[in-house]
Amino acid sequence: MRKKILLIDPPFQKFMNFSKNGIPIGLLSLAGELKRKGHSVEVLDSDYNPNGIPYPFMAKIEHYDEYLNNLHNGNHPIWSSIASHIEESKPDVVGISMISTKLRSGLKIAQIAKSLGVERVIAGGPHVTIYPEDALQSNYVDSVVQGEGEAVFERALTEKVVKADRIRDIKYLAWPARETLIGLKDYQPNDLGFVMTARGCSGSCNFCCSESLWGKIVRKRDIDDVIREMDSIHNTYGTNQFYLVDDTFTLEKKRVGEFCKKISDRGYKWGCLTRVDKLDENMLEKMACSGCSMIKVGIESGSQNVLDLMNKRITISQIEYAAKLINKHSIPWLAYIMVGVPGEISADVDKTMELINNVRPSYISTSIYTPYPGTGFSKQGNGIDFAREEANHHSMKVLAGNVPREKIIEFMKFADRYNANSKAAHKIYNC
Ligand code: B12
Ligand code: SF4
Repeated sequence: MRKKILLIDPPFQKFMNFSKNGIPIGLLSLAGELKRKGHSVEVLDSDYNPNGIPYPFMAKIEHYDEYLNNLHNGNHPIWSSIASHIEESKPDVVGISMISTKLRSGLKIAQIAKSLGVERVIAGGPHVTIYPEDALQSNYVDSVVQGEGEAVFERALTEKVVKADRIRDIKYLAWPARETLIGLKDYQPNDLGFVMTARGCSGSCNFCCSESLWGKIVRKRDIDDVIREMDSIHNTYGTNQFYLVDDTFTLEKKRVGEFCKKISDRGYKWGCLTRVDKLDENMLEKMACSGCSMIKVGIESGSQNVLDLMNKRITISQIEYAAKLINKHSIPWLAYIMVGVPGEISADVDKTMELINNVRPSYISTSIYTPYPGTGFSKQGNGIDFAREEANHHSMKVLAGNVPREKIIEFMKFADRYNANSKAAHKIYNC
């Protein structure tokens, strides 16, 4: 039977007025498939905040309590606005996406939806894929979907726990239905340019849950279909800048070559995420010539010992070599750095600062290690399972490593100074 479905990405950054760009590809992909099956679907990204403040990292830490306070303040305008959307759209079903940091916020939306008489509230997304019980123990969630929701969403209308098999061939999925976004006209065209070309990663980094979510086999779409989607986004919304959200876009050299060849005459700018060991000179040359204007890579640490603890499976020389090549081709790049992993010590953090000064990324994006569910570290029993605690990573209350708080703060200040002085940093989007 045809249902009216409202899919919601919960608020988090918006509570602190941090800028938050992009679109929730997962929910829009569900919307595409549900529309194809004849349902009426809308997607509310209640965290979208393109005009928020692009805070430096230290400020993010300092503002974290605002999130906690607002989370518990039922009168906050963000909650009222979500309630108004539910009242206006009168959905039969509300589906909520929950990454770990948004679990509590997502559960609050479930409560609001139920108080407004919504018949069925379904939770999905990375956190409940791994810990379905965290959503099911709420009185306001009727069912959960573990894994990819596209093929199984309708089962959750009657079943309590739905375990999705991995979709074997993602090329048959409908494109993410950007047209279902509530407030679409307020979206910046380039935010609509988030595109996913493949699901999964061949890496097994101990702080990452990619393998638990997507499995070991990387499933890819055809490049022609990806480019058709990009053209359609460009023609519909005027988007000229795209961001490929795949875990590791450059896994397969031939496929990247095909993408670069076919995209190059469009004049689009594009960016991607990858690993330093999945880049080479020939590939970077093709990427640069075809409009690649941003590469985001996890270099994580300047200490080989820490890289090994992380099971990052890269060496410092590989980082140095990749950085040299990217800089040679003048492609702006962002380096993800993580501090505080189990086993790391202060001297390792010094090595990281030294490495950054040597390899000169255009921008650094830092994370304080957090034992997210489904990761190698969390399976080894390292650290508290933070998502079940009130605090999370930004609060700096949950540190599993041996790096003292002062050293973490020193590093965050270093990162803020580095970015402030970087000429290219202002060009970086969605970091
Ligand atoms: C793009 C991205 C971001 C963007 C988000 C942009 C946006 N507008 O949404 C930005 C840069 C802001 C970001 C930030 C962070 N991210 Co992020 N991000 C991603 C990334 C690379 C892609 C997300 C995506 O589009 N996926 C594609 C879709 C198809 O997958 P999906 O969203 O999971 O949806 C599918 C299923 O989960 C399910 N599903 C999802 N929702 C629902 C809802 C219902 C009702 C149902 C039935 C099913 C369902 O069906 C969907 C379709 O198959 C993922 C990695 C990845 N490959 O997914 C990490 C990922 C989501 N991020 C992650 C993390 C840790 C973070 C940060 C905490 C990092 C940090 N240290 O600050 C912050 C969180 C900030 C916050 N609280 O808001 C983790 C989440 C882990 C976890 N346990 O929750 C991931 C999985 C990376 C990883 N492998 O570790 N991120
Ligand atoms: S951190 Fe990146 S490279 Fe490592 S497993 Fe996760 S997605 Fe793959």
